[in-house]
Amino acid sequence: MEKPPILLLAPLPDFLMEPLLAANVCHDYFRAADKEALLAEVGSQIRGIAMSGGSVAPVALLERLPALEIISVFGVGYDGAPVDWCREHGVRVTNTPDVLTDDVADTAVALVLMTSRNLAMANRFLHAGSWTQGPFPLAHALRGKLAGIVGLGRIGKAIAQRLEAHGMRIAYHGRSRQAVAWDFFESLADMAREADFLIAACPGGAATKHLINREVLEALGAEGTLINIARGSVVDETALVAALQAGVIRGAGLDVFENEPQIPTELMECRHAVLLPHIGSATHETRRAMAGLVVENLAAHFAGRPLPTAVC
Ligand code: 8YV
Repeated sequence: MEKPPILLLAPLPDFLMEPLLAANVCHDYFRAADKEALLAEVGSQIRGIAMSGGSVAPVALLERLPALEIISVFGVGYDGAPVDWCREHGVRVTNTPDVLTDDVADTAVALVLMTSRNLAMANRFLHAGSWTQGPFPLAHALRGKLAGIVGLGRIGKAIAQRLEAHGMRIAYHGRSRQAVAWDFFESLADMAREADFLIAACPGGAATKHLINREVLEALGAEGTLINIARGSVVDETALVAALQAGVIRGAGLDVFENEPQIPTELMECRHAVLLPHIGSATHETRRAMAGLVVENLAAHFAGRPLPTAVC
């Protein structure tokens, strides 16, 4: 079989590029100096796309790929792919679920601990030599506190299980009540009012854009902390900065941002914000497993086999 031509919409790691190059003819749209020229040359032949969770495949681009059959996303979040359009046009979409659940949940727990115990600040305190002048200020315990999970999917559940082991109580908000023992809140603001930690673990995209807004942050209140390992779009970042600056909430632990990797200076300057560079799934083990799924989905599709992890 001739190697299928595919378009790359994001920079991808070598351990993914090697098998992609072995099985496909790869055209690097992301790095192409003249994207128009690339499309004019190969657009009509492109049968597949490989992209990361954070990248976007605009409909305007897909409309110029008449032979497109499949988009394989290197990430569990596929909000960058226009899934409704793909369904209508018979384009398959795949993602990389399950293999990253533990790492992303671990990152959420790390952010809960970093914010509750002020660990990043404590590290800076010691390195600055301040310990010789006195002890580091007391922080806050997790035991008995309420974690309100926004989006109880695979990752949300893994976070809940881990935080229960830390002695926390668990509640959740989502589209519907689930068969779990944790308390369900139909209203996000009501859950935020009760919660000590509000943890975003829901999908990104239009349906959840700015779900966590000024009203929700006010409900979370001065003893509450926001954690986001989902997508930057879920939180109104301007409202969050204002809430952190005014002490409307106690702190925030964020792995994702609205316009990453650009972080607003005002957010960088917030003392009570712990900021990570989108590393939720960033381990050798997990990223290799994710890469395996990207390759397997493309290979299965082009060989006419069922897709291992299809979105549509
Ligand atoms: C990755 C992610 O950062 O899975 C997702 O949705 O956002 C992350 O795991 C990304 O997709 C890897 O490039």
